[in-house]
Amino acid sequence: MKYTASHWGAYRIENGDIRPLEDDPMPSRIGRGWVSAARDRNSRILRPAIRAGWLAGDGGAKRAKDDYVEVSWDRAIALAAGELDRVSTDHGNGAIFAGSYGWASAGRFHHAQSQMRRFLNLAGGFVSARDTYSHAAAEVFFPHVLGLTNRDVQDNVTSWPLVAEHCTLLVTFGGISGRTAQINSSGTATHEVEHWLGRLKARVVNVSPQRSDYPGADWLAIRPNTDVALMLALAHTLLTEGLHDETFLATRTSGWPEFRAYLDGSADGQAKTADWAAPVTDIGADTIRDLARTMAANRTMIALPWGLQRADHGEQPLWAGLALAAMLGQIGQPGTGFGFGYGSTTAVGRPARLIPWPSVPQGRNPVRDYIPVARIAEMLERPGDGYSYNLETRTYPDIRLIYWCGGNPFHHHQDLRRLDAAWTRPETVIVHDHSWTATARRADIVLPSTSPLEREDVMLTRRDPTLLWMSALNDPAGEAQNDHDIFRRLAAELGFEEAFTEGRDTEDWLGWMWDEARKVGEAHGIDLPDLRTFRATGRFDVPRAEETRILMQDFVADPDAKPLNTESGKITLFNRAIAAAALPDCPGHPAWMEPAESLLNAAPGALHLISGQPATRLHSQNDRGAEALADKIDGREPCYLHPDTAAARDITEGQIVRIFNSRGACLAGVRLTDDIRPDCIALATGAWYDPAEIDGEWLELGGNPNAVTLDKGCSGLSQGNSAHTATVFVEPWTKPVPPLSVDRPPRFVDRPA
Ligand SMILES: Nc1nc2c(c(=O)[nH]1)N[C@H]1C(S)=C(S)[C@@H](COP(=O)(O)OP(=O)(O)OC[C@H]3O[C@@H](n4cnc5c(=O)[nH]c(N)nc54)[C@H](O)[C@@H]3O)O[C@H]1N2
Ligand SMILES: Nc1nc2c(c(=O)[nH]1)N[C@H]1C(S)=C(S)[C@@H](COP(=O)(O)OP(=O)(O)OC[C@H]3O[C@@H](n4cnc5c(=O)[nH]c(N)nc54)[C@H](O)[C@@H]3O)O[C@H]1N2
Ligand SMILES: [Mo]
Repeated sequence: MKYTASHWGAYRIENGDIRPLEDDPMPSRIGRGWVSAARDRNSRILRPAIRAGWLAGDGGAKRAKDDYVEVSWDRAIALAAGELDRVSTDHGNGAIFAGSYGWASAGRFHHAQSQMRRFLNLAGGFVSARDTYSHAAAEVFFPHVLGLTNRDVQDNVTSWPLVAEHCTLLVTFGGISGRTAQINSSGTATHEVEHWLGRLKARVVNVSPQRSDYPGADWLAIRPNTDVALMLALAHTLLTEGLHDETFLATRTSGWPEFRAYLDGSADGQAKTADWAAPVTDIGADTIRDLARTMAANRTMIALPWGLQRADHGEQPLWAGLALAAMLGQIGQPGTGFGFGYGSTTAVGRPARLIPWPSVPQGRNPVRDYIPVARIAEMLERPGDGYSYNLETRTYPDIRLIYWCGGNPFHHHQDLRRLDAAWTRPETVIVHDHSWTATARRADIVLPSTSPLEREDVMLTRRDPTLLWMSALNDPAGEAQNDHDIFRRLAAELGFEEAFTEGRDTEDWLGWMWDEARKVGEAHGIDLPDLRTFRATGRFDVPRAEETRILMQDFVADPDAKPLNTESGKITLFNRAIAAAALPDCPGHPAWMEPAESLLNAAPGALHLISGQPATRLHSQNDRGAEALADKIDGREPCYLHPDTAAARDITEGQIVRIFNSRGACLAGVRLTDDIRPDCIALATGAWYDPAEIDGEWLELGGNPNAVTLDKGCSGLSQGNSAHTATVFVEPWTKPVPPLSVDRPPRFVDRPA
């Protein structure tokens, strides 16, 4: 049997097409757009291409809107290697930025960033990026407050079977959704979150601006970005009614007195009562008090999806949620306490063994410098300026060359118009991609990669018990090459091919990875077949041993013997190090702060923009495929509006609207739903970024929310992105709907003008 795999699932290859695995109970709809996207000749990069203005020495000014000259691979490799060499010689490798954030493809060997880092580390190194767009606030915050990395938390989130069995009240701030559970980074053979939700005995309360974040639950339609105020009011009610667990707080936390002083108002003159929170959150004070009592009376799990911290002050919902769970005293017990990321991907809470399978060895980066991943625009704008991150003061590097392989910053970053301007500053941008993404269209040297459907690889991920040999479905489009081969040629040009390949070709590397995997298997009592057998059968399933976990179980059971790796050995409700940093936007305990942009301080008519993950694709991947295209309205991304909101603006179902604020504007098609608060608008991420000037005004044509989102760090602590913090206006679009430019390749010319 032949298989292939992606972040959205695993497939059998049959009759020139792919079919979901028979044992996947809930195959992802995203796969239905994969093959058509990979075969779309209008969006695939078919040959190496060089930006015409760059060849003419324009210094980057025309980067967003230029023609391209197609060249031979030899020429492209010589130009790219020449630029790496020039910048490294003249400015040092600290002038090369290759954070290269992004999801690329699922196979272990052809993982784009692994290949890129291995190559660039040997080439003298690069400025890297820390943390993710997914959960940067958590990545920086958890080590201080829990002494756990975000990865520890993700690995040990209390397992679904225990939640299903023991939890009687699940309160989720932002829902748990089959939409996002379509995904697992590096692949998944099955999708089972819906299965677990079906087995829950608990009453579920969905605290969210969208009912659709948990269909069928009791819906508390909270005003976006005010969850912290609600959590504090719940905590305050527990405190004043004596429903909190003093023993847990005294023995498993530090800083309860400081946090209590903030809660009861003795610290700042404002008690965080339900009456205080009601007008902030738009949830009635009685409802808040009732919920607090119900939480205390139940076996309660407090669940936050990752998205909740992708907002201004994104550390605070994590901290306030933990504090609330600590007051309930049910952390470390089966099925209750605190959870982070249920449903955000399908593997969070999965009761499977985690096996550390091998990956491509990346070597060591000789350059120590890095930025927090979402500070890219600011880095390009302000070389040499200082910024704070994780209790340090750091300095932005002066970047001359950007290298991107396996990500799409003109998908993932906020306020893309700002990034577009900053992106003109470096001397050279080199991008590998298989498709003419907005980032490829803003590169000087564009190198066409194969799609994962065009090569052999292995699906080998610690969060999934199935291992697959991935076979090719298609021949490479045009002259596309594997990233590994592109880097091998660059290494040859720069004189270190042998160090890069260690004498192995791709076939040898795949064999090497499987040998390493067999060693790991042996160490874990798993007998993997030899390579020939694995290739022939295509699939190996690690015997399913249900392995359930309980977050912080050992610590809670015996805090003295198993202290947390924090400043007090306990959960820090007040953190001395964070407090000492005196950051204006991240005090030493959970705190309510009005977000930079919010319905609480917006002009009349403003709506809060929710730009979550798209149902039809993975980020910007497969946007040109059948499944995403079929969901569009007149070629534009659908946005979701409450019928009353639409009626007040003379907007009707199916109409094209303009969504705008001071930063930018985009078009979208309208769907009406009463599953959303009337003061909100939902527009998923991932429509290919397509800015234009229409009648002298800047307008993004495809419906990309990052045309209007806010590019601001959560706080001086994590500097994570604040994607879920933005307000916008919406109005009917009455002019003709302009044609898109992303549905065809850029213009090719023979030579620069
Ligand atoms: N407004 C808003 N913005 C957001 C978010 C949000 O919630 N709201 N969410 C954020 C989050 S959580 C994330 S993770 C990011 C995601 O941002 P990204 O991970 O950057 O998005 P992708 O579209 O997955 O980009 C992957 C790129 O890799 C390319 N690719 C795939 N396979 C290969 C390969 O084999 N080789 C090469 N060279 N390239 C390949 C794809 O064509 C694509 O261009 O977006 C963030 N942006
Ligand atoms: N189909 C699909 N699935 C995906 C992805 C994809 O691109 N497509 N991307 C994957 C990736 S990289 C990631 S990181 C995860 C992200 O997974 P999540 O972070 O869980 O997903 P989001 O859609 O960003 O946000 C979840 C929900 O939070 C709610 N929300 C937003 N703001 C607030 C608020 O202020 N308060 C409350 N209470 N709720 C709020 C929104 O209504 C939204 O539906 O998804 C993964 N899964
Ligand atoms: Mo993410």
